[in-house]
Amino acid sequence: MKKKFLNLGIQPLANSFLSSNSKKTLAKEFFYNLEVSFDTNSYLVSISNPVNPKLQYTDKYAHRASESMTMRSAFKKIAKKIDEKYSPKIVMEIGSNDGVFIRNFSRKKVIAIEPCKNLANLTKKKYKTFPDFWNKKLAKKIFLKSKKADVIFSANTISHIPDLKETFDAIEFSLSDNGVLVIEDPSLYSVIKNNSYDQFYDEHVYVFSAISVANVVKKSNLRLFDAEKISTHGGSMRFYICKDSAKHKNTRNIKLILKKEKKANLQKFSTYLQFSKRVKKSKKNLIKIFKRLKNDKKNIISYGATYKSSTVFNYCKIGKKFINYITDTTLNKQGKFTPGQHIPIISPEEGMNNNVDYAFLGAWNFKKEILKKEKEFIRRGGKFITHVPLPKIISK
Ligand code: JHZ
Repeated sequence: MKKKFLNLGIQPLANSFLSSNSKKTLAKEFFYNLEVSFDTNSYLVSISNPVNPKLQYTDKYAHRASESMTMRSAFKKIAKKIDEKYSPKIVMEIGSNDGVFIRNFSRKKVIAIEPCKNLANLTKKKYKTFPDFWNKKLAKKIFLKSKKADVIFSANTISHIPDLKETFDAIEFSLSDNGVLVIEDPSLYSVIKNNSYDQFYDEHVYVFSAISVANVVKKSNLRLFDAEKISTHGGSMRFYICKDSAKHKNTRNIKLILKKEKKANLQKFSTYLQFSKRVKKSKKNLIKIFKRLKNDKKNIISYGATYKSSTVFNYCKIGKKFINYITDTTLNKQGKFTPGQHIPIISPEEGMNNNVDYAFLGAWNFKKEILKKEKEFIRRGGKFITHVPLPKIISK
């Protein structure tokens, strides 16, 4: 049974950056109610009313996974690890984005799946790319008559797909007998621990725990045999999954992770009710900080036009009254306006100027990389604001 525990209010699609803030454009903006539920049978945490993927993964998709140095090097590392551990002849990626993972493999080994046509166009010249949604029909089209995949990789994508049964059935069909599915997604354990409620937005239909993934893949005759905690996106998990009958033994690691999650009560509804209370408090305290700084006539901007910050700004109703603009390195976000609050987005070169007193860390998951990059801003007294794990001003 699904039980609701969090209401993040009326939200726009987190990736629907607007090309103008004219009345006509704003009138067409799509909104939905963002509520989050816990399933008492599978222990899955999901948004209550997923949006139609066709509205989300269009030919205007903005996110470019290769935009940060942290992610480029993380994908290079996991590609090397996969190559050394499994020596795959065929590697398929579901949600290949701008090719940041597949570019670490030779072209003849790679199959890329990417439903956003603008992104698929970026990789299709070099790699076999299918500009489609992942499902059983596509799996059959690719693998019915050809060799199955030794490794299927998918980062920050499986948690975006509403129909998990169809997704994992299609994966089960596509894997070789001892093939391995490696998926990475934000970790529920970290979200609960860090109060990072901004990991909930329309694209994150699920935020996975190892407990819930083990339950869900079982229904498609798959087995979660290993997992590791990774630091990307503010705390993620990498899950290793194989066919139930494959040779891979369940590792000590997976046993320890499941034990740790149980100890943190991720299988209990009461954990989520407590989390929900902390989220409300976080909202109150973040608004307090913004109000105090604005009363002191400070110039506040935001750093990184992330999807996550769309949840924060629309939930807390932090808009142009508080934030002058947002800086972002992604070219196709610059010149646009954020969904819901319509805050203008400009380049860091233009935006990180001497007038800025405070910058909200919309991309708090890249805090280390950003603080290193913005030494000059900090040296001249500039400060960052964060809401994770608690709303506060970072002075060093
Ligand atoms: P980023 C996206 O979420 C969307 P977002 C998606 N749904 C998902 O699951 C996660 O990623 C994984 C900019 N930036 O990736 C670049 C700077 O401007 O953390 C990006 O626009 N300067 C697929 O959007 C944004 O911040 C910098 O120095 O919540 C980061 O977005 C750096 C490092 C980044 O997540």
